[in-house]
Amino acid sequence: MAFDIEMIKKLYTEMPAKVNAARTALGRPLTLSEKILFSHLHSDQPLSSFERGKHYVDFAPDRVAMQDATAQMALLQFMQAGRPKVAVPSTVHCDHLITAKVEAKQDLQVANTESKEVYDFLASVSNKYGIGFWKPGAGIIHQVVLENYAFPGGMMIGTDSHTVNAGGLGMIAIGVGGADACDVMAGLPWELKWPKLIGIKLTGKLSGWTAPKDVILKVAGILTVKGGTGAIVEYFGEGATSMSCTGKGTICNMGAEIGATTSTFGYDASMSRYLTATGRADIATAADAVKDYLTADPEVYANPSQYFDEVIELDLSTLEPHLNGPFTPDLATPISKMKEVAAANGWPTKVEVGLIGSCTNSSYEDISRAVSLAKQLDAKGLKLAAEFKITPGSEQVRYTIARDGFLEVFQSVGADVFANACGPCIGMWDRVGAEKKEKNTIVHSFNRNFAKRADGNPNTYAFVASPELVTALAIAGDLTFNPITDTLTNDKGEQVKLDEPTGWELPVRGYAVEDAGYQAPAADGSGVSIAVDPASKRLQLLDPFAAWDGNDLKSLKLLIKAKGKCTTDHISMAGPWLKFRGHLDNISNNMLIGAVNFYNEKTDTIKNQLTGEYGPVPATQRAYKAAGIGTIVVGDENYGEGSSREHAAMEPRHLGVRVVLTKSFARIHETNLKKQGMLALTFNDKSDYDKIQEDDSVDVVGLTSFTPGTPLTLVFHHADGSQDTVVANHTYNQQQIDWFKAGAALNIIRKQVAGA
Ligand code: MIC
Ligand code: SF4
Repeated sequence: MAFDIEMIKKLYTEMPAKVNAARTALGRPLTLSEKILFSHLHSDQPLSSFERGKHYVDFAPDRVAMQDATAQMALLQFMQAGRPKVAVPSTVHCDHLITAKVEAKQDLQVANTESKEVYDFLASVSNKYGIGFWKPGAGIIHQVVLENYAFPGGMMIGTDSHTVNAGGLGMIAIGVGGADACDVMAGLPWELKWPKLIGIKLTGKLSGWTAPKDVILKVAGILTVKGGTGAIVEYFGEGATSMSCTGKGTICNMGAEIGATTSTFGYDASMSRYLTATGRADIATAADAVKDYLTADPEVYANPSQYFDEVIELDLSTLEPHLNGPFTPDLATPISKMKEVAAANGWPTKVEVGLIGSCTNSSYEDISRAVSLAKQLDAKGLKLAAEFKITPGSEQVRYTIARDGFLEVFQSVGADVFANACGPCIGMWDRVGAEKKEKNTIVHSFNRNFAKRADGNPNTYAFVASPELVTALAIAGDLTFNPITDTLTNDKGEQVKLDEPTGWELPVRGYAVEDAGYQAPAADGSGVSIAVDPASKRLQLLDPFAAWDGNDLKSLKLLIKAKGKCTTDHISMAGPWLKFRGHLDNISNNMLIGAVNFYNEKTDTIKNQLTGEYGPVPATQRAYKAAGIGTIVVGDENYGEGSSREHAAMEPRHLGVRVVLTKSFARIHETNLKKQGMLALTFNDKSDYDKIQEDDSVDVVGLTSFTPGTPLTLVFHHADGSQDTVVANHTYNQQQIDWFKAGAALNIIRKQVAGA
């Protein structure tokens, strides 16, 4: 039986009336996204015809999921909120803190020792507050959610940008910072700007070497890393229904890479099959009874341009396998063009390592298709030319693929099987030789490939592809190998071709697992106490941030003007720093160390205006803090792209940065900054970015009359005595302005609870 089935049945019972009321209010057919949004309006939110991209609307999500690296901060905040229990079903998943080094069992043991303090903390907080706990080794949050918690028509939030993966099972699932999760767990409404809608019509059918991954790799190439910002992407058409549910998950997962709020698919037979195979036939039966409400009205898909803000059509029958990268997930190259593109760009073409798995691509189908290639090696007289690593997404998948002999095949060709965890996807990969910083190429089936992300080496060129293409490239050892047309030389000197990959959507003998790794919370957790050692290097209780003092901000110093791409990996690196995710002061020592200083093109080398000397960003900021001087960070386009980690907002807040002024923001990061009481502003005129000089002092004018819709003014005083006045836009609504004034959103919740 499914978890929380009563909650799901209640939602389905109420959904028709809510959707019908919304259809009447709008006077037109509804998209699936709208149906789910309207049926999750918070009870205090009146129904209205909300303007896309404009109105902030309050929602009541059905559930919350958190992974260990972000849960620490989310739960440290929740503990301050003063509630006895979470208000909606919530779960914690231990997946980010396991280093991939030798193989699964050994690596897991090391993590259990190294991160014991954090795991114990998360387990006891979960136990106390009624949160389901998934132990280290249980799997990656998004796979475990897809297998156990996602359901068609539901709405969830999660403290990880790839929460959107659950769109594969027809949800609206959205990545958020911990403070948002804290609100929902505390029973407060969750606010989102009513999204724009992008429709993607999939015609034709996937075949041969092309996989669901190629759909999103192609879409990322079209829309770029910011093309989905503020929008829900809704997929439909015969190509959508003919695809597996887990394949849909892959497509939704990487919607995070185009900045989309989320992506989703209408309920169909593939979802019903997946629900049944994962032991949730009860949800499938309940969903069947309201199936018209779990997809768009037929008029919408018949005439999409009338209902979506943008429509893209893709023919799956002609779609080619793609490789996206290096250093950004939207640089899409069809495999047939890789030879010329790599040569033109000077990309190293020898593939050193192929890695499959991650939250994006570790389904039974993915693994079975990859294994169909590995199986050919022996018969064709071939060997792997590159190293090959597998990270299964969940214990259920791992157990099932072990039972079905797949792991044995991988091991027989020399592959390593890592723990069911994020591992190499997030820099938790103890890669031999990475410290030498040699230029090299890897291919993986993960979702992100920002600089240094997998192994910490800035010279690793990482390309993203489907698991089957990654496997083929690991066999060939060559980035330009096109398995559709090219041959390989075998041990007899003959030219051989790989046969097309084949696999199974779902395990023929069903999924199986011995211990899935779940720990239910205590029925009454009031007696559970939570201890945090004040001397701990990994956990630190939070002190509330100070409220605004009521004055305009004067004489802030420019901390850094970041040049080009500045993702959350650049602002708060993961990998070796993940161990400090529960300790705000310690993790603040990585603040902006990956951002490129506009003035010298270096990372982590900025001018301290007090001494005139150049030094690391965190130390320089600490010097300003010690001197009681606030600072401003200036950024480029899509600042804060990537992850949901609110550390990227809390660190600057903690160290005394007051303003982040950019050409544009990624959605989650902008909200995180607001939640933590920072000023997140954008240039009204993007060319004003060029006016900012290295020795600038800055005044922020207009805060005493800070109002929604009215820009603020920033005066930049240059070293030569001249000044520039810059108009800075903002998207704060009244409530968000109150967060700024209170010092952080949490300060308001705390007051509300104390007053209740
Ligand atoms: C990521 O893929 O970047 C992460 C690591 O999963 C992050 C969350 C985190 O930083 O803890 C994300 O995607 O939100
Ligand atoms: Fe983990 Fe990578 Fe997925 Fe993030 S993208 S949740 S690090 S597997």
